[in-house]
Amino acid sequence: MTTPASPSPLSQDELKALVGQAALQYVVPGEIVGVGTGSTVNKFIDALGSMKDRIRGAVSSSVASTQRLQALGIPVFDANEVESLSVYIDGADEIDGRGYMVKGGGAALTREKIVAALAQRFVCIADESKLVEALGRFPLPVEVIPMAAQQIARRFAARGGQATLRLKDGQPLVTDNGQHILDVRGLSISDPLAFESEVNQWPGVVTVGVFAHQKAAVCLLGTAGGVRTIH
Ligand code: ABF
Repeated sequence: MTTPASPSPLSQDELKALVGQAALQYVVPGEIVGVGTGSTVNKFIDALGSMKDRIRGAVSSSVASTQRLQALGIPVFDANEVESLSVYIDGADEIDGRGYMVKGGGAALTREKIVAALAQRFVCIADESKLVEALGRFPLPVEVIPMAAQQIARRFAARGGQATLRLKDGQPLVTDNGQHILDVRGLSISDPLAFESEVNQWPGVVTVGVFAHQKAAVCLLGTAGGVRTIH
């Protein structure tokens, strides 16, 4: 008798689809949903299409997410058209056990933080590779005004960080907001709240990719054993 083969582990893409689908349970029927950016959020957007007639629409955190939502026939509202959202669904590059995150790998961190600030509840969706003990292994994205980039890079260097300008096709990447991004390696962010508050004050910083003041209330983590919910 052959022993049944153990189920093959889910791929990262399948884990993202798992949590994208699971996030639908947090969508409030009849309301406008806050929508983040990235490949995991794309799975959520695709799943949201299945209930598009039961929501009013979405507020989006990037041109890319807007285009995907509109392609599914989901109305997209400007952030200025809403005073609050019940929920904001978004991915992360890193998340710790307290819901603090590093975000911005998708270059949408500024609008993500703006839309997250409108929401009563931030639900993070991620595959298990994103859960970390301490933030900082992923190079920290910081959106900056171009003329301040080197000055800000020197400030990070004084803290042991190595900042590099993010390039796209050999040129500085330009965000949806017309700014540049520094990716900072070598940081260990032991106090995310204090770190975010400090860096936010540096002249020329538009957004730092630490989401501590706008942390996730819930994290849906895609694991081989299914969706793990972390509060
Ligand atoms: C976005 O999700 C970004 O802030 C973050 O970098 C990205 C993670 O992308 P992915 O889901 O593709 O891993 O919110």
